[in-house]
Amino acid sequence: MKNLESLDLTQILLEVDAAGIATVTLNREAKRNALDTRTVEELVNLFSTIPRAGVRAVVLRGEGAHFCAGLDLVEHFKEDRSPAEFMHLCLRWHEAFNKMEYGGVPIIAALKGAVVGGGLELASSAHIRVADRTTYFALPEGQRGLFTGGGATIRVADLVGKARMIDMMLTGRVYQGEEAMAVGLCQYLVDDSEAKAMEIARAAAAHPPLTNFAICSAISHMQNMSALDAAYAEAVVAGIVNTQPDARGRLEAFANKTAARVRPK
Ligand code: 1HE
Repeated sequence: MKNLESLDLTQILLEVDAAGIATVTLNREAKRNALDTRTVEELVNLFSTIPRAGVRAVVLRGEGAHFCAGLDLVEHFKEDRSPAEFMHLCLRWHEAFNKMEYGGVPIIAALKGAVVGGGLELASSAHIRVADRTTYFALPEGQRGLFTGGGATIRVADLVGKARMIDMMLTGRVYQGEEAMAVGLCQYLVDDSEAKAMEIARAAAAHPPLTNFAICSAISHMQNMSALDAAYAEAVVAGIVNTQPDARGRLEAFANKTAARVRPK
């Protein structure tokens, strides 16, 4: 697929199927998919390229039993970084995660095992989180003597609220199962998170790309605006999206009574 072949990926596996669904796999199973410097750079490059490569949706997964163990603590220990070096590293995490959240291509995180620390920051940059029965969420930064640096103060706090995030960091509280669903850490709890994530990705990929672009970019941008400016931006985006040629056939089908109706299960 355009532009993707030229990426130099060693920590991440990338597969794109005929429908344009990309499966992005963190491929450091022996290190529980901990995020080292190289992996973060690969995420920056990959998610900078994906929106212009014709990918229609992404399933993000980890190899092995755990989604992601967060910051590579061993690398961090060995590097013995200065404050400025770690600040710049965090800015690269933000670069990667902002590319994901604001890139306009639906990203569905298929979660299992540990989704902890920076792993939760990564998962919270996806647009939908699907957990299985093994999945557990935590922010163990406190017990490691660290602080979040990959956007948790924004995205995890958005998902669960400030009070729960502070509790997670001060107490090491672990959320899983129905409780994780109830507090908003995941939107689906299923037996097979990868199969469900793929099903969601396929359904989303059936929408016009411009519509998904608005859903997976404009909403996040609008959250950063005043209500007045967000309403204005929403009108501008809707002006473009809701008059796109790709929508005409769908509107015609509804008008002709051939389109599916919205029904409860
Ligand atoms: C690692 C990492 C890692 C595993 N960095 N190498 N994150 C954490 O505090 C979570 C740390 N990890 C764990 O608590 C556990 O490893 C797991 C619960 C994820 C998995 O447990 P387990 O028993 O399956 O594996 P393990 O025996 O602990 O680890 C297997 C290997 O993975 C081992 O390496 P080996 O060479 O000795 O075999 C571990 O060292 C390695 N490994 N996790 C490096 N995180 C931008 S700021 C973000 C701040 C944070 O993310 S703080 C939270 C960090």
